[in-house]
Amino acid sequence: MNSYRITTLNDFIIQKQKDFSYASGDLSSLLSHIGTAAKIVNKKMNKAGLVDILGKSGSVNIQGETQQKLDVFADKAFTEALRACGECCGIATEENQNEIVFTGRLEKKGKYIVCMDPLDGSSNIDYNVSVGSIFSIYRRISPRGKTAKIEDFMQPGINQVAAGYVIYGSSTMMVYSTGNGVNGFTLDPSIGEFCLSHPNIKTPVNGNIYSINEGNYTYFPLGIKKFLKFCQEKDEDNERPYTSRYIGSLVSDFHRNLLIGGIFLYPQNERAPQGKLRVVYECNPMAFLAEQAGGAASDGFNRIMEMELKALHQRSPFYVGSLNMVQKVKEFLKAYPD
Ligand code: P6P
Repeated sequence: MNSYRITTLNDFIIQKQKDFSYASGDLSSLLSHIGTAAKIVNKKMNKAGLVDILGKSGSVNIQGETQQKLDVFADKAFTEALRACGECCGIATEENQNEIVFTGRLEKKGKYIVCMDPLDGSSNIDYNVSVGSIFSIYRRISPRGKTAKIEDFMQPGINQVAAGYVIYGSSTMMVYSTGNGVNGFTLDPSIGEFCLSHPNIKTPVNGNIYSINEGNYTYFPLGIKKFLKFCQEKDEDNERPYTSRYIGSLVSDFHRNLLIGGIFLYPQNERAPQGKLRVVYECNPMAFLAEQAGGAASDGFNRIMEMELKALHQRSPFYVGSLNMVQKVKEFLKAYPD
């Protein structure tokens, strides 16, 4: 009889903690609390369509609550989970203009800060397109016992101690890394646990998928236009090795490319002259995961995780995925400067 050995997220976190003699369990606790918040958001997500329909008939939804937009709900769920865990002294999210510093005596002792996009792609929810939550964890720079400072949240991506995402799709998964490889966990609703389903994810160095919103083609840098033509033309074997896949939800496009290879591109354009995606809670965590899985992430010229931050919601052009595909984009941008 095959023994169906389940490794839950908490089992795995504790196992991995034992691999590090210096690990005190603080980061483990933080990751577990993120997992719990993800389950809370997932539960709400599953009712979104129903709640949304009923909610539209008035201000009261089926639970008798004032209906909240899901991204606001997710922001509160993650913020409260991180405040409760006691290891986090502050959080910066897409939903809040400024960082949120926790002022409780216990929280101020927290060793970590977290940057999050609580619900990326939330505009897709009403159309049942998968969306995600993205998180990035740093050790604080400011002294423990004091309130966190803005410089805690403005560290380069290379300082990340962990990063990950939750994808609310055909199944709900949590994918994260603490700097020793990338592992994926699928939520088993029957037991309410994230279970290890994708151990040691490695992204192929070559892929055949490019993910980009070609509606912005007119405004792309010349090097990106040249890269797209390279992807769309036949090669010396008279083959067209590439295909376009674009969901319009970063976590979904990234997750597919991470598993089977490919590149996600979001160049600057006339509506987003610095690019659309935010460095702190979109580009850096995805870059951390991509590099941990053997891929790469760039602003088109430099490693995105080395980017100096000047603003909390700073944006950047973003190219992430299979190592050789990101390198190819950089070559085209260098060869065809605007
Ligand atoms: P566009 C969602 O709004 C998001 O931030 C990412 O999840 C996604 O990759 C991107 O924007 C899509 O942007 O301009 O193609 O709709």
